[in-house]
Amino acid sequence: MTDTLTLFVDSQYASPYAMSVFVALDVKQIPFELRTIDLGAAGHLAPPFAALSATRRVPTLVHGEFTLSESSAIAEYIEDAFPGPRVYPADARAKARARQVQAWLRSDLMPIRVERNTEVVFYGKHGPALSDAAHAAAAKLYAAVDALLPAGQQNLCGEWSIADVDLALMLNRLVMNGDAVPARLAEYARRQWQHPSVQRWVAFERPPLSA
Ligand SMILES: N[C@@H](CCC(=O)N[C@@H](CS)C(=O)NCC(=O)O)C(=O)O
Repeated sequence: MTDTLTLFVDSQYASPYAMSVFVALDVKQIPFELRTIDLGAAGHLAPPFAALSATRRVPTLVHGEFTLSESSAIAEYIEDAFPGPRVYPADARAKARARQVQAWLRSDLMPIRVERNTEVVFYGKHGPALSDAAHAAAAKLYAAVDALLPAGQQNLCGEWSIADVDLALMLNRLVMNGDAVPARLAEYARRQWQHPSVQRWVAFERPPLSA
């Protein structure tokens, strides 16, 4: 395919969903233009982005005439439409597992997402002690990862996949805040964070947080 590719992300580079798509494109070594939308200034609700993105959310990918949002749908499209290193496992069950974890992280664990938002991860902010609801969500997260990541295994699905990036982000909300995370899971999150494509996202210069 020769159509140009543009990825719209938030101007703070703090969206975990935008990061996931950025990493997928970077791993595939696909040239693309990165454009930022200032969500704080409602840039996603104004033209030209609002006219482009049906759901008015980042990340949004534009590939020629085709526009797509929802990060895991974009990652799957990238995998299917482009050659290069895989971002999902080839094995059907391993791939389904990666998709399961991505869908779960996007639909559950809300107290962690609220009380440990990504400013913890990308701006070094720290939050107050977790509420009971967030403690319960963290316990659920740890139990799930403990069950899904066999001891001694480096990646969720055996080989690296984009689900590792999403899972490491969720764990790092807690790890980077200094919350008590089981050592094996904290070590997994720290190791996954060193992935070169993740580090390229982390290194983006961010505007200061508004007061
Ligand atoms: N499920 C979506 C979530 C995307 C999302 O929540 N994007 C936020 C930024 S992190 C956004 O665009 N917020 C503006 C809005 O929803 O109006 C995905 O995986 O892409």
